[in-house]
Amino acid sequence: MTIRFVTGNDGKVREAREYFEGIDTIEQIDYDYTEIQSDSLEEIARHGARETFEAREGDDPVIVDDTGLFVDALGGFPGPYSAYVEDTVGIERFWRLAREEENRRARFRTVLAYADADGTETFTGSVAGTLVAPRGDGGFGYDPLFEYNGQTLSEMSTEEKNAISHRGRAFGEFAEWYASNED
Ligand code: ITT
Ligand code: NA
Repeated sequence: MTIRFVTGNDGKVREAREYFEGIDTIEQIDYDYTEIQSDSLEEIARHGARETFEAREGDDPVIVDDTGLFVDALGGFPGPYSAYVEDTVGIERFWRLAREEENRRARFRTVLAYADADGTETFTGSVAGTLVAPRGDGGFGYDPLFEYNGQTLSEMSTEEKNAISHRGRAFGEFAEWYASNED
């Protein structure tokens, strides 16, 4: 099938194309859905997918990905506000805040929402790691700061990142559900 991925983030699309290579085609859709103010990634993603599906002509299913970085010592900040924090202060200044903490454990969480004529389904994935001084050139967003098993996500190939990441795990949940719902 063709999966219509509603996102302005090319990094997410790159990861989806790598994950579904040879299985499904990923088409990027630029639809500016309302990002509702909520501290729930589920609500944001579900609402975005539903709104986009209904605004489009035809019955093509769409997916939306809402992701956040949750830092233990900062009470889960920036969480659902991760895009805002990256856009306003950037990851270097965010790191200066996080490095003051003794406990640098953090987790990424992704919620994928899939919408079609039958309704909306959500799938989640998360990964726990440690915040470190930025390293690596790959990936995007907060990847240079997030270390998993001795490597930052920026030091991994897309395939390696997908194998352990929040988004890769959410894709896995989605793919399993989708396969069991076909015909
Ligand atoms: P769309 O909403 O258009 O999909 P976005 O980049 O705004 O793109 P999010 O709101 O989900 O997407 O992203 C929240 C923030 O987390 C944003 O700053 C991203 O760069 C960052 N982010 C998302 N996924 C990430 C990942 O896998 N690794 C590192 N940072 C990530
Ligand atoms: Na966003």
